[in-house]
Amino acid sequence: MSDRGAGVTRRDFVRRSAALAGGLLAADGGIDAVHATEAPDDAAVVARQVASHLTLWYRRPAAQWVEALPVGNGRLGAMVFGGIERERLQLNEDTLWSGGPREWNNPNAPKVLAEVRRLIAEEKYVEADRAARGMQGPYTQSYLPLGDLVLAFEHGDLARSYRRQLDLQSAIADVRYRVGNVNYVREVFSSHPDQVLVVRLSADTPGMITFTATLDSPLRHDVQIEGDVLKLAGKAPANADPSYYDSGKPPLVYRDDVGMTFEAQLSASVTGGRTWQDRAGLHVRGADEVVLRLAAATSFDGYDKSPVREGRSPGTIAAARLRAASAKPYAAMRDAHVASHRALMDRVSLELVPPTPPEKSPQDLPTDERINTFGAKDLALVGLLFQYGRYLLISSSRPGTQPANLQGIWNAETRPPWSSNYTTNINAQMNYWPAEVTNLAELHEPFVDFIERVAVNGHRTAQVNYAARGWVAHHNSDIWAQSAPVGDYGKGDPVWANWHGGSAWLSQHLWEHYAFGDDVKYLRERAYPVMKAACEFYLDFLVPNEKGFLVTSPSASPELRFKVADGGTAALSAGATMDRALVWDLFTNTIEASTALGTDAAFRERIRQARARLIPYQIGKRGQLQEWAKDFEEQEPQHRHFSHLFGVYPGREITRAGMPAIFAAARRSMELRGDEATGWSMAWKTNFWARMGDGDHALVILTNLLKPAWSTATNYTRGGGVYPNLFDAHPPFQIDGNFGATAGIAEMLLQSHAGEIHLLPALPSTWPTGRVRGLRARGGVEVDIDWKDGALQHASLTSSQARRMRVRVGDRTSEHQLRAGQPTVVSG
Ligand code: FUC
Repeated sequence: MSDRGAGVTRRDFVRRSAALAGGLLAADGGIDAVHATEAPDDAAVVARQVASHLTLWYRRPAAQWVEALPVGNGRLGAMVFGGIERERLQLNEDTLWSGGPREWNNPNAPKVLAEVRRLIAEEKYVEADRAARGMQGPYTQSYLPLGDLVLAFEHGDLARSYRRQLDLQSAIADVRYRVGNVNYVREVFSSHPDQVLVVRLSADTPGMITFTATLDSPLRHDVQIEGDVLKLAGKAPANADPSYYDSGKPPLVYRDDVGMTFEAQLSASVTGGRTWQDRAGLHVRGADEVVLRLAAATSFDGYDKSPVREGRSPGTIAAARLRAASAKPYAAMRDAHVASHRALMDRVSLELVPPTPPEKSPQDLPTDERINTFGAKDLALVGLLFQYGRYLLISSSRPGTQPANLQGIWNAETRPPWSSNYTTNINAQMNYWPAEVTNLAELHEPFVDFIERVAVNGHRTAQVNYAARGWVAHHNSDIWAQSAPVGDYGKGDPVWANWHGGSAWLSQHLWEHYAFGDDVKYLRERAYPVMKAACEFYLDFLVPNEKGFLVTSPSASPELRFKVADGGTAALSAGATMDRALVWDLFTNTIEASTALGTDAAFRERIRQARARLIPYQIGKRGQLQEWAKDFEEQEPQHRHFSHLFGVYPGREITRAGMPAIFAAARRSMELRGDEATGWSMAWKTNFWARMGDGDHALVILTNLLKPAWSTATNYTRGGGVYPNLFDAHPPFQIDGNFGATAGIAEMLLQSHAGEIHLLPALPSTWPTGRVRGLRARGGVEVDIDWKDGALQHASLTSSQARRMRVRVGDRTSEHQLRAGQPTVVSG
């Protein structure tokens, strides 16, 4: 894809941020106009009073979306801006997407496939690319914003002792400030137990809370009052084109017969003062305390059902949730929310102790200043970034919700970057890399559910597009579980649109959920049938090359083109290394699954034989692991994707002990790729260097990742960094970089992919002392590790079942008999 950046320079960005913070410009389309008037001494006192080490905090309201703080219950999300005179809560609901189920398979594709294969065999790669466009279908649909809840206060926008924060441990965002002699506190959370967004407004002087609450949406909508409830009823477009695609037609199309409906309902419980509603909003005058509850729902009732003809009633669902939550006092809702969040959040703790204690605690500085001043040198900030990924997963992926999309659940745009959909050539999977190892396994479930749905649709795509059995998935999907190649029937670049490795890569998640959790019933009933069907596709799709090795054809290495003889470039050839790596992973996991289940011996033997015939890894002329079957030259040697290294991470085929020469070639490949990249690419590189056992190099990448991001304009070549709210920057914001960074930090401390538990496999020299509690290794083992002066002090392993386990520390290994539920201590 080409660079679609808006051309904002660093100077513009800094100037704009400064102007916004100073109240000179209306921020974010005029939502918050702010005066920065904090008294530094006061602010520092407040900071010390309320700071926990798992807190993001700021001295001024958010001027831009990437400064606002995210809350979510897996489904219902809000970005909290913390404005003084005008608070904006930007709202999302995770089922609110454009479109509906539709036909995306292409009956011409098998004919085209034969032609593409012929052209590739004749080494006519450019022609093969051109022909392959004939296999494409429509683009996916987009994840959409629900709207805004705006609170307009009447106390002006000059405040002292301003502070807003997000406490990752309680999952409560709060805003505190003083106007005159009155101290105001606002608390916001999205409750999983009660399925509502809750805002509590309080002041230390009675009768001082006066505001009007309004609901608005960038989608078609109507606002009404019913009794004491403010309602926003809306309709989603039938189609939303991707942000990078201009068809020449209107990009957003509304139709009566396609497109879901949605509804948000708001009520207020008020102590003291006066309340009334009219079309202008919900008004509160002179109250002591106010609790706002907001419920939201859509008509979505499944990936294969029309949300118009077979949809649910969003108004009825929202009303029921609001009614139930309104019966519960604030303190009870808050307690239930905190307990539900902490039950997940508290499973893991990480402390990295700085070699020399800093003179001033970095925690006394606001988070944006810590990012600007210290970055990854601030070890507590590294810890905060680690836990932020866990916080974001808890907030965007609970059992029963949609899986976290490209932005989790947080998106303000009707044409968000890359449709804020699921990109399965890295991004969607990366969201779930931390799930198992950081002890949030049940949050993996929405992704497992999603994979099952894509497998159903992908079965049709395999039949129609490839005349093959099993199931196939391509690089983009959405809430409708799109499985075919995108590109609006020929306009997509095959370097991404025609990549077909989705079913193999997604199946890895089905296996890993079992590998970590040991749940045989899940493996038998859910994971294995889908993995087996993914194998069936490849058994039909693989073809022998001229040397008799099995390869995929066509085959793309996402999203990098290679140079062809006449000076041009092409995307498709036969047997790109990534496909080999993916198929090896799928076949190996399926062999192990069928062995564990004691089933399908004949099928197991077939895939074992096919695996033995896969094209081997090859080392190219620069000592690198070849990215394609031929030693082509890359169009962009430092490209952000490095899919051919899948077998190092997240795969498990390429290990130092198992394949030393290929392991060394993979390292060489990464050296040639360099350290600069986009956000998610840096997160992947962190994991890669951790698997290389090179903690110092992993930290170099992490340091690049934790620098301030200075733009939200799309950049494909140089980027990374984090925004003031610690959201990772591609740029623009993509949540995969956050999740991948969390997984990477875990991978530096614990690995278990090579049949043993490896403690501290990639500890950087500047992290000499620390402790981590509650990480998880494959085999259902919880691991606590304490280290000092760069060496293991002791670790404690607690297995859910009795098992023998080899444990590695550096070059030393030891065998342990773990007893179910009882910690085994390993000393350094
Ligand atoms: C892939 C990547 C891009 C971006 C997009 C969502 O296409 O190559 O960098 O992350 O997904």
